[in-house]
Amino acid sequence: MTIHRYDVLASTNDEARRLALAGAPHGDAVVAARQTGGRGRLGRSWISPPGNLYVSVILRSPGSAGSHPQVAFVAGLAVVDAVRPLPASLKWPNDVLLAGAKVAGVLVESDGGALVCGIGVNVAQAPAGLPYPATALAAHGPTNLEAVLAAVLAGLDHWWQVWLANGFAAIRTAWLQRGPAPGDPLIVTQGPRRTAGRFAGMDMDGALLLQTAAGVQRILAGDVSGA
Ligand code: BT5
Repeated sequence: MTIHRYDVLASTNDEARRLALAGAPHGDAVVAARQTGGRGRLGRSWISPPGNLYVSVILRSPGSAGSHPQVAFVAGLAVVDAVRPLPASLKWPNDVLLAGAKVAGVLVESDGGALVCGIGVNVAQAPAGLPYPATALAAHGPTNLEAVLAAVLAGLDHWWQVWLANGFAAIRTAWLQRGPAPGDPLIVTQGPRRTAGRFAGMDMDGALLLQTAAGVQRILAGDVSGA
């Protein structure tokens, strides 16, 4: 496993995809000290100043190409483990929270048979002026970028092995232990549509289950905030 390091990249996911297409093996990682075009889901941007972690890992397994939604949950578990003993939690589908504020995000993309698992962790600093609260590990105690990188890679390896050996059922169980409590009030935003309800679990496809006045809704894509 090689860690490819750069001072600056547009997006570590793009560089990892380039390396994957050129045949880089499972586990190779791309790290940049900062990104100029870091991205989230749906074309959103990921603000990427120096001092934080921006890493993309190439993941290969037979049949993994169609499974990137599941791998995003695998990566979320890796980050929660990596920041221990800080009590991070998971927000559906791909956020890691500390004290209710976003500390990390995951963007899994697939291309040419490999998956690229991009992880951004606010280590030194969190951006201000976002529509919801963000935080950094440094606001919660002493921290070290290299140690966080090593722990994220170890956590990803661990949960990838769990996923390969035991399937999504094991990932789902672990995710639910670190996710919202049953009955927590949530608001789901899907484009212009906002739906209020209570957390009712996650199904075997990774869909969010939202208890609403009209019954349980199955949410496959959207943004979630606390009510
Ligand atoms: C994500 O998207 O949370 C996935 C972020 C993945 C970033 C990593 S960094 C390494 C790799 N290379 C990349 O180019 N990307 C990956 P999403 O759920 O769509 O959240 C995006 C939203 O989070 C933005 O619209 C902002 O509101 C907010 N945001 C942007 N930068 C942030 C930051 N540094 N910390 C917390 N929130 C942020």
